[in-house]
Amino acid sequence: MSKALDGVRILDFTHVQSGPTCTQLLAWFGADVIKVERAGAGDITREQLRDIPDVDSLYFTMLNHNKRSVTIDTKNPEGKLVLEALIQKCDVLVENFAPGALDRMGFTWERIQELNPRMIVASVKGFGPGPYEDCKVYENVAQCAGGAASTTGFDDGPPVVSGAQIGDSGTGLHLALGIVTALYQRTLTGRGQKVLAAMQDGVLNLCRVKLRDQQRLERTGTMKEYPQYPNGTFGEAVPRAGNASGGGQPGWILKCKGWETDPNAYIYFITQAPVWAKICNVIGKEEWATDPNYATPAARLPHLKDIFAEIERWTMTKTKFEAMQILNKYDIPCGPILSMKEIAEEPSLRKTGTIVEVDHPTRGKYLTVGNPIKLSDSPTEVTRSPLLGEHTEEVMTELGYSPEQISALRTAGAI
Ligand code: CAO
Repeated sequence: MSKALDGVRILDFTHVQSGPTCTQLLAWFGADVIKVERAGAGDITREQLRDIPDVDSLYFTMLNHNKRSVTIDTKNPEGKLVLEALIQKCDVLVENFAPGALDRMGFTWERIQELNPRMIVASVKGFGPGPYEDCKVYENVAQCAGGAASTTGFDDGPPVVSGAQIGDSGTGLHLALGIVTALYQRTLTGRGQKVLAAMQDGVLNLCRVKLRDQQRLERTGTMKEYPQYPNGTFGEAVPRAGNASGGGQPGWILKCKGWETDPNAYIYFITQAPVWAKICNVIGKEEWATDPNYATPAARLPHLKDIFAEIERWTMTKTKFEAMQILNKYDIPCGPILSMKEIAEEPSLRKTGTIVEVDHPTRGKYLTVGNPIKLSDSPTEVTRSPLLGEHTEEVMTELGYSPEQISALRTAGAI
């Protein structure tokens, strides 16, 4: 069966997490992704957080499936020539080096255009143009600078970063969309272009509702769905809202049976307006369905704390899965707090390919997250990450180098 990006060749100059998540997605959609790594060392994540000595870490293997690996010393003059040959052969160059690194290597936008005017050059950087454009950035810096940390956590605590890698993997997703969009435009113009996804911008895009709330706060001085209402205070900026629901449907995380010993025995419960009467029935507070203090969404807002305390008295008598089953019968929106252990063991996620078991020649079997985006005409088959330089010879041969030339370049330390 064909793949959506069959025939697209990616020169993958990415490392760590943000760039690799982008090129991994493109590989899953069928692109030929050639990862260029530093000769002898490779992507730094190969050796970070290792759980087995001398074996590529899970960090690396889980971000670099379906790619080929080529080692080139791009600071060696002969290595540069190999990179030039690759630039001429590929459709997209993806990189997430520190600002200016590609230019320092001698591969400016102008030079790349000279070599291949159809080339799309896609970059992840920490910040866009502005006071911080020269800064190196990692995940949590982006979460802090993009508005996520200041709006996450509880009102009486410090800013908190999320376990979701919205700075790295989130920006990788943004970049992947930019790349396929540029590929589409190239079919019309015949020209390549630069694609930039700044991590601060990507995080902010995912925090869009908080900029909405900043303006609501400035206009009205309060936000009735926030836990600060009615008894707390609002300052000048959007406060941390704990586990309150982001939209107009009040929700909170509630204890379930077993919470004393299980840190994840909780459920997210949404008091959605259309099913309010059913909620009242389930928790045994039938009178709230008609009581003017509770019957309408507006009337409930000042009582949310008490309402959730009452609902929690009910959820604490059930496991999160029992509660889920009962609530779903009545179309009451809720969700169990799933641990990574429970997710890893969930059969339905294995069935859809969202969790995949992969075999690796030096590591053996391990679990990974497969392609979360499912295309009906372009199925994803997850294959293991490459060993360092595993495909150097193969790719060099495809570029037209003879065995003698390859061996001379090896001796010169260029590959
Ligand atoms: N051969 C020779 N040299 C190579 C090479 C190769 N194949 N591949 C890379 N290099 C060189 C680069 O040319 C650069 O050299 P100079 O500094 O002399 O120009 C150097 O290796 C490494 O570049 P770097 O500065 O990007 O690496 P770092 O580990 O110091 O920084 C990071 C890492 C992530 C902070 C930085 O790359 C960055 O800010 N990237 C942009 C934002 C980003 O993607 N962050 C998310 C990372 S995931 O949390």
